[in-house]
Amino acid sequence: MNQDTASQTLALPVGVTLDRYIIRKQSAFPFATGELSQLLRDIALAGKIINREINRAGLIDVTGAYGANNIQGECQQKLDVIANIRFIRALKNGGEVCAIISEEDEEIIFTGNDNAKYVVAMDPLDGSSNIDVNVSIGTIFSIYRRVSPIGSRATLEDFMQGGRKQVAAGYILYGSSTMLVYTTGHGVSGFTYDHSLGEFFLSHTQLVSPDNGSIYSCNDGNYNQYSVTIRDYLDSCRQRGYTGRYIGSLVGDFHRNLIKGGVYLYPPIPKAPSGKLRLMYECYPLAFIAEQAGGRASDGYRDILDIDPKSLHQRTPIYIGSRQMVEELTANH
Ligand code: AHM
Ligand code: MG
Repeated sequence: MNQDTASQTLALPVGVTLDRYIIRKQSAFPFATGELSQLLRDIALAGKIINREINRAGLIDVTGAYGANNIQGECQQKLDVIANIRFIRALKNGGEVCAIISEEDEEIIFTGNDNAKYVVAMDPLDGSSNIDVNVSIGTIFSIYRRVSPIGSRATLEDFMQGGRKQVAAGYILYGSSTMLVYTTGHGVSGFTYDHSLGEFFLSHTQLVSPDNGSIYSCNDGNYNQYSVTIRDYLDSCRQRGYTGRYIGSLVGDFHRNLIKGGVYLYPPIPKAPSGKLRLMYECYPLAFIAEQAGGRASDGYRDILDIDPKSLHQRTPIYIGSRQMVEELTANH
């Protein structure tokens, strides 16, 4: 090894930061004005702050129930509330977003930035049942370009555009490492957070969903409430010796299956006849990512992205992950 090479290996490059990556991508689009890039950076900043609070959760008073229910009637955890405040604040202060919908708020949140071009639908902290037990949780987001005139107050129509109109979507997984994964409709990129530098670094240039897999992820306790079609599918998974894996954190389950090949399902059950998961800020964004990675997402009858949105917090059944598995699972609906 000559001296130049030897000294280079002593100080290897640290990699491409999320900021630099976003700027590089932006310059590939001649008319891009930078607002979407700034918005993605605002989301990453909120993610870093939430990551810090989650990491210290046992040491500061942020675990446990907040003492109120959200609009879905579910008990809010303190960290749900904190994450919601952090994201709303980051998006308001960032200035690129005119309105937000959140799993934690019934109504549209107007940021006061009426000149901004974008609206965001988000689940600030998904996987509530895992918050207090140190198991992976996540943030999910979806971004639209508003259809109402710039300068006016945002409207419901800005959100009700349908999944195919998303301009970007992504998630942050607070797991064994913290990752941000997003798409702007040109493939899927993943970034891993380096705590020591406080930066997300490009770690997965082009995430591709394996076309098939052998992991199935569902709440097995609901088995007897599933339709015959779903039970038959799960039985066949067991007969084939597939692996059952279910964290109960959608982002974590989805991410694992995206990397390894698998399918996540939350079918309708009597107590949740339309399924449990929310279309606007859980299913649309993950469906966008799944499709961009070569996977699929269906409600059993049509692609999730083709569902017509009817209300801000509507639910849908979902079957999402490796293309062949989703197709087999939904073939006999
Ligand atoms: P949440 O938004 O209240 O956290 O609920 C969504 C979560 C998903 O992350 C997870 O996949 C699912 O609910 C688990 O539900 P269940 O406990 O019914 O299996
Ligand atoms: Mg959720």
